[in-house]
Amino acid sequence: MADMKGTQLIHEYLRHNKKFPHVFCAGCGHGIVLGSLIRSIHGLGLSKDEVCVVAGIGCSGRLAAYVDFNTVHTTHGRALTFATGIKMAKPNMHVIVVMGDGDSMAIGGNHLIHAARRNIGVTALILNNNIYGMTGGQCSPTTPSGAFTMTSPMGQMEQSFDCVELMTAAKANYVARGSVFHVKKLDKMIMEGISNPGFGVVEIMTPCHTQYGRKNKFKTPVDMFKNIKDTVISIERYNQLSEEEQASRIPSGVFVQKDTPSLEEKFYQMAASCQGGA
Ligand SMILES: Cc1ncc(C[n+]2csc(CCOP(=O)(O)OP(=O)(O)O)c2C)c(N)n1
Ligand code: SF4
Repeated sequence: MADMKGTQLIHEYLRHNKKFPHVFCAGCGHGIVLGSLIRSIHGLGLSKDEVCVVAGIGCSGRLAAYVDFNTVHTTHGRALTFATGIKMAKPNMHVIVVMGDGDSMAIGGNHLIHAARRNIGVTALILNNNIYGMTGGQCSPTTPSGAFTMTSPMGQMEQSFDCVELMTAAKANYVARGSVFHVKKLDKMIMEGISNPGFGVVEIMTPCHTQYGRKNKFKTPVDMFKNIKDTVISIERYNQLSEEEQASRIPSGVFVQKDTPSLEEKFYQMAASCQGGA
């Protein structure tokens, strides 16, 4: 398996006999994240048994079913609670959580900020397509102000969450933002997120032309990918722009990288000291 590349490599990690054909629309970005996740785990040299992929509900949540690791498809907004239990019981397991923007920041928002605050050693991949894809295109906490959705036919009136700012404020150890267009950078971020101790978050900008694009002048997957290519730019480039230019761009890169001890590390140290009578 060591020198495998491309589709051959991806194929090796899929439950292709049982779980396919997949449910993603043609042109959905979620499949690219699936490929990136597999390449990252392979790149780190982890065995399938050392990895547990936990997913919530949504199109994004289906991803866990397709990969041949330990996997759990949980309830909507609660993937991080399952993941926390798994990591506390099995601290050497690499626990990776896959969530949509709705799953992670709406119904699961409270769990997300507390997982970051606790600094539990799991890696969260947040597939941000700015919409509830699976349930027909309702607006989510990351739908941009003014955007048209099934539940905001005159334009979204609420302000949206910035996942990176939210996770930085909540004290996650690793916070990055990438996109499915910039896939090599994405592979690197996922690898770093998995390797870094404590809570890691990689927000991934990904297109949903079916529910978001067709209501917002991006009718085809190509239109959406072009938009991601033009708007998601490196932090370095972003910092050189005027405030007005920044308003229509999304900075990407690594925003936080710390090695504050994780919750499970502190817990097992405390348990050892109790057993030693200290
Ligand atoms: C408790 C509960 N409430 C609501 C739902 C319905 N529901 C299923 S998926 C979903 C939204 C998914 O959106 P997102 O997390 O952004 O993922 P995407 O489908 O866009 O990948 C909702 C509201 C549910 N399954 N369970
Ligand atoms: S509805 Fe959107 S998020 Fe769901 S599979 Fe289709 S393109 Fe992807």
